[in-house]
Amino acid sequence: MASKGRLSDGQKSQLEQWIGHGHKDFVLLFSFSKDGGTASAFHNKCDNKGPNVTVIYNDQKSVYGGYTSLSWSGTDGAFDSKAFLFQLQFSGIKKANTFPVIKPQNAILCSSTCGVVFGSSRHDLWAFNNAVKKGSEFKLDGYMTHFGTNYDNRGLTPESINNGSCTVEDLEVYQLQDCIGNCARHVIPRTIEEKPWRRTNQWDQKKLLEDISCLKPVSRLGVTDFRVVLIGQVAGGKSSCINTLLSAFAGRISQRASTGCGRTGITTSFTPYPLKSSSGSSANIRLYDTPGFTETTGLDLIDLNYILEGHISDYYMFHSSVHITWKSEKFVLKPTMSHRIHCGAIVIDVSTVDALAKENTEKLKALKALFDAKGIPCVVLLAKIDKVAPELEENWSSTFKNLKVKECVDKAATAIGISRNNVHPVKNYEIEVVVDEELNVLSLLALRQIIHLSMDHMENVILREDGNDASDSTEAVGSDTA
Ligand SMILES: Nc1nc2c(ncn2[C@@H]2O[C@H](COP(=O)(O)OP(=O)(O)OP(=O)(O)O)[C@@H](O)[C@H]2O)c(=O)[nH]1
Ligand SMILES: [Mg+2]
Repeated sequence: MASKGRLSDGQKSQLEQWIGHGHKDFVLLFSFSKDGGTASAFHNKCDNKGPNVTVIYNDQKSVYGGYTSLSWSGTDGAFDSKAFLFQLQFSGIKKANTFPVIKPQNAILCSSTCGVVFGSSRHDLWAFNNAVKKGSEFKLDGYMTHFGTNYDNRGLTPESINNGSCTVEDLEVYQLQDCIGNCARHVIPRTIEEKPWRRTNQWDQKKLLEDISCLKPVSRLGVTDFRVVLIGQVAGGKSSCINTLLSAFAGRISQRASTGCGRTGITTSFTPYPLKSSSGSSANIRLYDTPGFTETTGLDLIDLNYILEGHISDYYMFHSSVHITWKSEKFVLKPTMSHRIHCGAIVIDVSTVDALAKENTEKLKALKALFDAKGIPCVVLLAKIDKVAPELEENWSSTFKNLKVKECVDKAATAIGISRNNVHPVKNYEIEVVVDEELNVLSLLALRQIIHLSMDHMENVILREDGNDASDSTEAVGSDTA
């Protein structure tokens, strides 16, 4: 039986889903209200208890905290690639946000004089050392000033998590156990089906690379390369998806596109990445990286419209305050099919699919609608699947048997309004230093479909031209607004 605490059943199942590996009992180890707010009481109750979750309930009706798959102890910092911070409620309104660790070597700080501290060296969530009781509440002596240092804050400020308040009604630490009382990290529930939910003819990197390299644009259009644009929210994994494909082709880890986590985004220009095999032969494919967007900043409908129409030259540098216009330098006034985009890929961080389904994603939907309006196909690359299914790290070829991944594919398809066979789960190179064939195959399967869709698009253009006045030729019809 799980010990009682304030955490609701809904909040527990949300945490279970984020942590993965199935059902867990939440055993209350420690709470301010029961044990007081000192570091010694915390270590007394919580040390060496395995995976656990800390939940803070503040006086503004916000609920947030952190998960670590490690035990707390009195000494040393600790490496935990599975740790994350989270937000369950803000000012009384339900939220479902996770902030995954980006510097796992600094995941938690264990020290006998400190209470709960997520992020060592600089602290993302320093909860308390000695929280003083005032009436029925407690005053935290920690801070969140460095939120975003060791954990990806997804552009959110500490104030949007804790209202800038140090006063809390309670702080609880729960140990996570499976139903027979084992430490939760040892539980491997049935999340793998025998029969795949998506059939793939081959799981053969060499054959896929050959297949893709043989595909050529329809010759009548005079186009030499398939042009594919990657768009998506800031830090979704666009540049990493490009690097993973470059790596699969090169046979070594390639990091040509800059990656990382920045509030306003790392990528700033419209940069082409031609795919070349290790022998140097070209695959007739150019992947285009773009700046990420948030609901109010970054790439917007006007930018995307110009990109799709082929008005934007390679290496064009986007500026947040200035829009490109037909008067801008290097604006392609009369783009042809060789300048236009033939397929798009919307890159989504898999751990955001729940939020996508619930929150305001008008911009994402509008951008997708623009592809539809222009008759340009697009797919979703569901990146970072290691976050929802870490067990796949042993065997990426089981991805299409994994039910957690399938659930995310289904949710993303519904949230974006795209068919499920156009949603491709992928895992990018991020911690790895050598290439992995099975991991490459995931991205190559997606790329092959992208190129097939590009070919379909070209066939459609030809059909349309044949039905039109011959004078239309292959010139794209540009427009200034989306
Ligand atoms: N765990 C994990 N992390 C990933 C994966 N793909 C990307 N990342 C990490 O996610 C962060 C953002 O990745 P980027 O590729 O820079 O994302 P982006 O969409 O290009 O970001 P902007 O250019 O800033 O819009 C980086 O820290 C990557 O290392 C993945 O498959 N798994
Ligand atoms: Mg980028």
